Amino acid sequence: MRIAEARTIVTCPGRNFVTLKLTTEDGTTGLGDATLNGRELSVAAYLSEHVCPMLIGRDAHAIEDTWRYLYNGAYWRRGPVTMTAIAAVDTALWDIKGKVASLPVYQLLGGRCRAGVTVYGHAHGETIDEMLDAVQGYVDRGYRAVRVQCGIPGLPSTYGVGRDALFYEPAEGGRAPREETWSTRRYLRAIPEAIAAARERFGPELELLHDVHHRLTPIEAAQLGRALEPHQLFWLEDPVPGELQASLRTVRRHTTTPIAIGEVLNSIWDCEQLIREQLIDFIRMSVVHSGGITHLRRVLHLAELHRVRSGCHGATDLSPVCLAAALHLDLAIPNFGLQEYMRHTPETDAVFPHAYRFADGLLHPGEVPGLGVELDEAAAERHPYLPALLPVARLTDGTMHDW
Ligand code: KDG
Ligand code: MG
Repeated sequence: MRIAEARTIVTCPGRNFVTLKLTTEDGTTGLGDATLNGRELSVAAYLSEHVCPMLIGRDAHAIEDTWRYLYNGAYWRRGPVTMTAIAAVDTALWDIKGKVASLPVYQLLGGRCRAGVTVYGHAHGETIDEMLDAVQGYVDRGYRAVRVQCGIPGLPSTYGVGRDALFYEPAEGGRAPREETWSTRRYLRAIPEAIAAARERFGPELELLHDVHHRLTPIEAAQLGRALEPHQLFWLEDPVPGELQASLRTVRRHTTTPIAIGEVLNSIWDCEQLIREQLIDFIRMSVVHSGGITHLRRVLHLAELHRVRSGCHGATDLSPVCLAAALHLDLAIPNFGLQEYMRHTPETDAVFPHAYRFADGLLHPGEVPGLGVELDEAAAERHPYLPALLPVARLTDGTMHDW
């Protein structure tokens, strides 16, 4: 069964998404998410200029060979643009294989290992009280795990505290990024109090998480992890930038707070030391930024050997196609941990009608053959691309810092 057509579709139903659509000679279609927040057109061009032409005529069933053709065959390896483009092709091929086999993708991956996929939502507020009210909203909706972020006194804006309760969206329109101010000292003073308040109000059963978003040095991260130990976080996310894998040794030496890292990592080589030395507890890589289902599954198999569990990234900039792919994988892997679920806007859900559904704190990918997501192209056309960028961060003296 040969690939007859490969097209990228860029749309902005509330935020930008890039989608690859493959069509085989017999008219079977497959979708792959190719969205790289703030750098969308680089992946769209990589696909349409370099990858799509070489897919025409290839066997749509040869998923592993196509993966190696695009990765090993390209000479220039790894990196977010390349791995996102490969992910889109890989995801679309799994979608096609599922449709041809008349099976949901999770069945092709070995079948279900659990009843559903436990997810966490994002609660945030400018003040601790607002944050606690937001947590209550998630508890009322049935969530069993909630990420908590709150404003830092003295800072005009803070990562994770957004404009809408359910659709937190950090990217903003314009040609240059918005600049935020960061103070590690203020942050380290404020956050333990916020998390203590959440634990006190919601008791021991609710799983609480917190995202540092790559802002600390290893020893600062170690201090924070230790300070949070009494509040029993499910995970502390990205306490340090993940590229210096050995730096996690310092964090680990000083704290037993579980660590999750990986949403900006793209290949097994970016996390191999983190996993092999058990420097993390959860690996956060996503289908869309890590070479697709084929490569993320390889990472998760390595992780399983070392008792590291999954915690796939699932922010709003990962499209419903990526979320569905993650859910099929989450259901089928032995070492599932938790899935992030930041709901999409109604406009996005209308452009990407999907079979997955939320009930009692769990997401279910559904039983539709393939991934169970479609793209309404007419609806997509009504939302043309709008340039938008993630913010940058500076310290109070103006020094650039990690955002
Ligand atoms: O594009 C960047 C976002 O996906 C990121 O800021 C969200 O850190 C994030 C998270 O944990 O969802
Ligand atoms: Mg994060």
